[in-house]
Order: sequence, then C-alpha cells, then structure tokens
Amino acid sequence: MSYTLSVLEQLKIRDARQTEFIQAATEILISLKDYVDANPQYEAAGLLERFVEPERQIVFRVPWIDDAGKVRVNRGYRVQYNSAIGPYKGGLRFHPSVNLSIVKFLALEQILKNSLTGQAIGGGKGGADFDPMGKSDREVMRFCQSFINELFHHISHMTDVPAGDIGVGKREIGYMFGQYKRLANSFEGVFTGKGVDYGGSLARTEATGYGLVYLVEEMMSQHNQSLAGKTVIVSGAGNVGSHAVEKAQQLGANVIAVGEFTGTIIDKQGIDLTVLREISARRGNFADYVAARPHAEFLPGEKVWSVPCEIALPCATQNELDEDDAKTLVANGCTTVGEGANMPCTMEAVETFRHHGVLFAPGKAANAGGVATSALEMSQNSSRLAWSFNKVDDKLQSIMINIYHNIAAAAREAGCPGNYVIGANIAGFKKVADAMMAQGVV
Ligand code: 2IT
Repeated sequence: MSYTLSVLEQLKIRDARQTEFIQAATEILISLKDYVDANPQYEAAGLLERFVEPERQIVFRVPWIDDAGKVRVNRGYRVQYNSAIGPYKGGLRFHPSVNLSIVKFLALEQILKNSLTGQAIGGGKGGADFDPMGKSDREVMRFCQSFINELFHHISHMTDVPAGDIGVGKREIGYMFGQYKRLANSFEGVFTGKGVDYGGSLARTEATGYGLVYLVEEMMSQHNQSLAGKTVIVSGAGNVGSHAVEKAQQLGANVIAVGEFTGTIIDKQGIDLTVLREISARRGNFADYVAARPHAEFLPGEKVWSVPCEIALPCATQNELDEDDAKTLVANGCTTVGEGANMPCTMEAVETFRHHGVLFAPGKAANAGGVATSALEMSQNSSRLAWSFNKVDDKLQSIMINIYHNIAAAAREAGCPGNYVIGANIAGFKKVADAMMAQGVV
C-alpha cells in the first residue's frame, strides 16, 4: 500500500470516532497521495505521521456562574497542531456542537489554509461547547474570563494567537483580551479580531466574506466569466455570509436568497442587507425580513440550496451541503461554488460538483481572507501602526488573487487542471512539509 494511504489507514483506526477529523484528513491525504509518494524523502523522515499528529492538544474545565447563581461547567479546547512556519494561529468556536473531532478537523484545515496565505502563521484552533445564544452579556463575560484563566498558560503573541469563529465575535474577543491582559500584565497582540480602538485591524470583520468573493471573481475571470449579473445564493447570515453578500452585490451580482438554520429568505429583487443586519443585530427571527420587504418570501426550516442560482456560497458550517443538495444545485444550473465556511460541502457533494464541471473553490483557499487579515493585524500590532481600510483591503485582494493562482498552478502541476481541492492541499502542504524537513525530527 502507498505510504500516504497507510498513514490514513492508521489514523482511521486510531481516531475512529472523530468523524469530522477523519473526513478532513481523508480529503487531504487522498489529495496529497501522488505528490507525497513521488517524494520519498518525506516517508524516510516519517513526515506524514508527524504532520497528522497535533503538536499539542489541550482540553480543560471551564467553570462559571450563571445569572441565577448556578454553577455551570463547559469543556474548553485548544489544538496546537503545527508551528513549522509560524506561531499557532486560528479561531475559537463557541457552539454546543464543539468537541475534539471538530476542533481537530478545523485545526488541520487551518494549517494548510494559513500556509496558502503566504504569511508566517502555523495552524491551531480551539473553542468550547458553550452556547452564547440566549446568554446575557455578563454570563458571556464570566465564561470568557474563566476560559482565559486556563488558556492564558498556553498562548502568547509569539506562541499561539487565537481569533474568532462561530459564536466568537468582537464582544467575546474583547472579554478574552481583557482577561489575558490582566493576567499577563502586558498589552500584546495575543488575539486578532480585536476592536479597532485597542489594536484591531480595519477590514478584519469584512475580510472572510470579501476575500471569498475576491477569490471567486478571480477564478471566474480565469474562465472568462464574472460575478456581474449572476444570480447568487448564500447560506449563513453571520459575519462571513453577510459580507459575502455585500461584496457580491458591489461586484454587480444579484443575491436572491440567504439561508440560515431557521429557514431561507428569497428576495428576487436582491437581498436588502440593511434589513438583514438589523435582524441579526437584535438576534431576531429571519421571518421578520418579510415584514420589511413584503414581496420577499420566508421558507421556514428550508435549506437555501433548492433556490435556482448560478453561484452558491456556503458560509454557515461544516457539512451543510450534501450530495442531494449538490445534485439539486447542478440540475438548477449552478456552475460555481465557493466555500466561505470550513468544510461546508460533504465529500460526496464535492465529487458531484467535480463530475459536472462546476468551478469549485475549497474553503481552505476561498475563506483564507479572514486569517490572512488576522496576520496583517499581527503585523500592525508588532510595528505599533494602524493601516487604513483601503490599505488592508488592497492587501487582502492581492493575497486572494495570489492564492487562486498558486492553487491553480499546483493543480496543473499535479496533472489535474481546475481541481482546486488537490491544488489547495498540495500548495498548502508543500511549504509546511519543507519547513518540517528543514527543522529535523521535532
Ligand atoms: O476559520 C478561520 O480561518 C477563522 N476562524 C479565522 C482565524 C483567524 O485566526 O483569524
């Protein structure tokens, strides 16, 4: 059996119950198979066995007291997966679904994503099974402070720099940064996604959604197409989804539907972002959209993928788009898909898109704009400068265009032109693998 497949088989036995992690690892290792097998120096150095094993995994108790005075306990995680090319970097997710399998899959993806940005950032990810929904600000603050009381021991601006993800935005980063600063007695850029008044970067909030659209536009332009005039649907009305809608509209696309977990809004005249954001800001019900835009429709409990479109941008969460959804999209004329979330399409869905010649931009390339801009925030913090919105946005745009060309070139070199899944995995892996080779068995 090939070296790569034997490492995958071992992993499947060792971490059999970590389904999301095995899913992500399978996609990556199968993509890397020909490349790794053609470079026997990797096997001689036991490189893949080391690559798939996190450098460190921290699992910890997070006790806190709710507003009724009751003691609550959540489980916190940080997987410090790979530091070959820079300090661990990656978000924290607060969501009831968080477990070690989810954090490991996200951290593994993050290694390759961060490598693709071209910046000096290693891969990590963390979070907790805490649900910020329905909690008061004070409860969220007490939770964040308790979370940092432990995570404090494992992070620093040179070691591991967390950021946001699902359930972790400006409010949570603020509370965590404040507690870290108090314990460390040191004002450091240890988090990204901070408020701009205390070291955050302009355009970080917009970066993931904008970056997704920049990459999709570049991919389309290389196939003599563009977003202008195209119909687009988006899942997820959070930070990534709403900024993807905004940038797609700026580039002249007609965004006709947005889906989230309670249902789907269809607005053929184009989604009104002001209305959508007003509902999000008060954590309201998306059914309210129709009150402000009576010609629109709200389909409770429906996924967005049944709405006919030319471009689909899944920006919500892992495995939100399965094989049946992919078949529906293709049958309805969808020709381009860009993943704004991490692993939103199942492997069968990706295979369906590939089989039908859909242009497909995988998340580790397409949503890298967020973490790329986090690295720009780290640069600004180190130099004690704050760049203008346009400067950051220009850099983001050129990073996304570079990522597209790098993954396209890697796909061509691998003999699979247009297969950006293989391209992204090889291009991201190569830099990390060669750095690991240079640093010896560590
Ligand atoms: O999935 C991601 O890339 C993020 N949640 C952002 C990570 C970061 O460090 O900005």
